Amino acid sequence: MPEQYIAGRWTEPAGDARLEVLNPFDASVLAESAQASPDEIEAAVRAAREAFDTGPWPRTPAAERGALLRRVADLLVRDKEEIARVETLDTGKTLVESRIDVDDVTAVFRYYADLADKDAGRIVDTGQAHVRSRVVHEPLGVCVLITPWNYPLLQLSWKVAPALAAGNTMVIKPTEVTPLTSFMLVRLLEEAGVPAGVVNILLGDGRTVGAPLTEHPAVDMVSFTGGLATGQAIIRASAGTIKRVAVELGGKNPNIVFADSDFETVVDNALTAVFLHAGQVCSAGARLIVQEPMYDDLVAEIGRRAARIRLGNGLDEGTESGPLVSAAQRAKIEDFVASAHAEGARLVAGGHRPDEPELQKGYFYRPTVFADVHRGMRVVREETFGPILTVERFTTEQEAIALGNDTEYGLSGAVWTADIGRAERVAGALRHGTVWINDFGPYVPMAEWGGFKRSGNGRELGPTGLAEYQETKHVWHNTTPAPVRWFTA
Ligand code: TXE
Repeated sequence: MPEQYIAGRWTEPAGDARLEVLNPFDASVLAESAQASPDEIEAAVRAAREAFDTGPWPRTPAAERGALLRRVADLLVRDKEEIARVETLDTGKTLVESRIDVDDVTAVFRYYADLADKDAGRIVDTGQAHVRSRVVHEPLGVCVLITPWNYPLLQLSWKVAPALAAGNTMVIKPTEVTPLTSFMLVRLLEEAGVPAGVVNILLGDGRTVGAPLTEHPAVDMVSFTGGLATGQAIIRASAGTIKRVAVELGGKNPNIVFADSDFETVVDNALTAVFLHAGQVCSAGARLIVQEPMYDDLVAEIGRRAARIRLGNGLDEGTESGPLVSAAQRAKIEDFVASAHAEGARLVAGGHRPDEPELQKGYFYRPTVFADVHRGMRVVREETFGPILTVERFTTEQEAIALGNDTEYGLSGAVWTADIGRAERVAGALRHGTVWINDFGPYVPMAEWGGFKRSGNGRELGPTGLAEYQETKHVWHNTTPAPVRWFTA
């Protein structure tokens, strides 16, 4: 099991609670360990606090911080295959996906390496000749970074890279379900030369280690990606000490198809949109919303293709989709399927575990398609976070927009149409943080990512992703001080 890293030292966790990390392909134990103790949580926060208050990192020239991030990117390139293999073992996703993840993580480090020294603040013209006024950005302080299990390394990079670029110190609480590559990344940060105390990482679950960190008075900021209920708990926990909180809480993402779209392209993209990584993606296109003339044909073809998706070991060449991450996550999916049946949805594909003997030990579930669903059904309203696609029908553009916005979430959505005017109208009307036109899923480090409504607050990536980790200060410099003579006595 990875050791934890506190104040520049690797140690075995000393807490009472134990943790097992399982390979979701066959439920074998990849690693086991104790969890961080209350004393170790305290030590990690103290180390980050001291490194921020008196250490070199927040005072290091931004260009040097950028250079360190660039070294991390080079080390990621060096270790790409090993990191990708471990990510696949831990999450179950295919090796192809894990390699893309490592490439994306590398790109994120390079992006923030380049951005680190580009922020010179702003000169303000006060209209007063004797005043020099400027607005500057400073590091925020001690940041707690809490990550989920679906993209453990990628999500961590979206937080660590800008937090470091901005000059902060941090305590990382990675997911306890798939933590292995997070520890590998911290080893690379150490190798790249991050000073002791700047980055600390603790092993443990949300209740034992996550919650105390979010309440800690010496912590200035919490950045969290995960489920809605946990996000709400973190916002409540942070209220006592008025921390800055940035949360990304998933989505229920509409994929809207107008009948003038190319049939083959839409079928192909709709499948990838929802079944990539067994649907365990915050931006999964889990709600397909199809215009009437195309509806029946599209449902039939998607059902046919979904039934042919090859499940297997993520390490094997021909595998198209791996298992769900855990027994708990599969139980949740089975519960959603039962509720969809009970509420009258029409099953088109899947709806059961696979039959192959070699898949019986792991947490597999067949890609599942339900048609003729409506908004009242639980499977349409709630984030399933698994391989379930629901298909709804519409007739007019207004209906499509209303359906696309009829969700408590607002992370992402897509519109497919050959009519560019309509594409822009629908994209403009959708209340989601990312909207794709004639595409689904791509993102780049240069463009912000985050949610409207209950999908969260704040943004990751892009310049805003750096600003999340900065304080803003206005410096007013009176170059010719003189008495103001307000009080005359
Ligand atoms: O996530 P949790 P879970 C959604 C998805 C999934 C559901 C639940 O719908 O089915 O969330 O997944 C830490 N204080 N997403 O239960 O609990 C925890 O240890 C501080 C969407 O696995 O949100 C882990 O590190 N931390 C999503 C992290 O929070 C706490 C990705 C996420 O766990 C804590 C994953 C607490 N009180 C799931 N409780 C997305 N937005 O992409 C838990 N944690």
